[in-house]
Amino acid sequence: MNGHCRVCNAEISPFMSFGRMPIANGFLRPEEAEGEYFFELAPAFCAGCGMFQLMEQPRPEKMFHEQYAFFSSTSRYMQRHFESFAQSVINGVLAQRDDPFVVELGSNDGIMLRHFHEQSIRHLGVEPSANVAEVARKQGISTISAFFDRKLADDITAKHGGADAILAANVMCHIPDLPGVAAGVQRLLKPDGVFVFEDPYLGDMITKTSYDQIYDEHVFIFSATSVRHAFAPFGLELVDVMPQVTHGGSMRYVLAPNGSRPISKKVHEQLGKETALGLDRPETYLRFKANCEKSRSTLMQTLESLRTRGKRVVGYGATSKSTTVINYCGITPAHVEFISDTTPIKQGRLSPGAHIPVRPYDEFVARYPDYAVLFAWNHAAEIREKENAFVAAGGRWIVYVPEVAIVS
Ligand code: DWN
Ligand code: ZN
Repeated sequence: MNGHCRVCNAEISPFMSFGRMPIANGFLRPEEAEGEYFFELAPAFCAGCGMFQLMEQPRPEKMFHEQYAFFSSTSRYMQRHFESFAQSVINGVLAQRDDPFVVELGSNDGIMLRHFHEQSIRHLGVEPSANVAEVARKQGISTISAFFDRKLADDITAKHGGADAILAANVMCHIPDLPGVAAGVQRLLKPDGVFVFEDPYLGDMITKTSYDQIYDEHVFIFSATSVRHAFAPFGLELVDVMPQVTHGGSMRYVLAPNGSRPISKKVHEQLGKETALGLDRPETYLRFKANCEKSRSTLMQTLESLRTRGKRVVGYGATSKSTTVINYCGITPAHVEFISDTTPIKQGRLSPGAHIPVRPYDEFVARYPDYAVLFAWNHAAEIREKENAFVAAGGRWIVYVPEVAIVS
């Protein structure tokens, strides 16, 4: 399975395959279980431009539509995170600007834009998943349901003028036509504007073996090196980087038109760290593959042993990430009785591929299991803080990042 880099067109080939995978957020109604769509989840690393990417990605319409199952505002911690992201933009680049205009790509249910709306700052969300966009619109947050590209960038500029800031959080890594989006950003951004985005960080994924960041929606896992290369042809340079704790380790990237802003020394430091970590070397990815296989066998030994001992195990958080873990490792309803999730649209449905039932959170509390697999491990601090009663009742967490372990 050879192909070409989505960014620089160099020849690439996958360094591993996670096997046949369903749509990560494709939670099924029981009657939809037959005829489920699968594709091969195989990542590759481009030695030409440093971009970590999927060889094959399902069509966007299969993943983002009017039944999209992920609502950003389900986590209180994430609500606070986006409030502080918005505030840093308001106090930073927007300070002292006359009637500034902010555009957010993939604005979901308005978790970040609401703060601009509350302060009467001109804003526009671009969110292709119509159902989540509707939640934002109901709160008065200006949102259009569309995929962002050159054409849309020109339409927005014609209607509203250039953007002082373009923002995106956990969105850029979802868009296969990265050059198309970069061209759109270049057209929409004012000469003194900034493009700020954040996504799960390749360095964290490699060091923590958090391979569950790899699923259909995440067509790229970025690093400072690959971001710098990807935007250079569009006259945008990387001027700052800021590591984030969210989603198990993310990076915020600040880009600006060439020469319009000084380049922070943090950018050079980060590029140096990436070389030291070996992110530019093929052997790093072969080691990552071996670590994924080791994690899989340890997790399955743990679950098999609990099953043999008749222990009740449930999953906590029907995350997109869990679709990779469940299907790659071969976890079945015999290992995990159900997955508890607070998102109404996921409840009563079956998990993609393995068809483990997803149930409301109340069912977790009503009869605590012996063990809970923390599929939402990136929200561990928030979840473990509120689940003291589960542990007090003798319950134990099964975690698998950075290592498989049973913890209380
Ligand atoms: O990039 C993406 C990130 C930002 O969000 C998207 N491609 C899709 C999604 O990924 P995910 O599904 O892996 O995200 P989360 O935030 O890890 O999902 C957490 C899930 O767990 C949600 O379904 C809500 C649920 N949850 C819960 O049941 N109880 C979450 C918390 C915090 C809880 O206490
Ligand atoms: Zn490339």
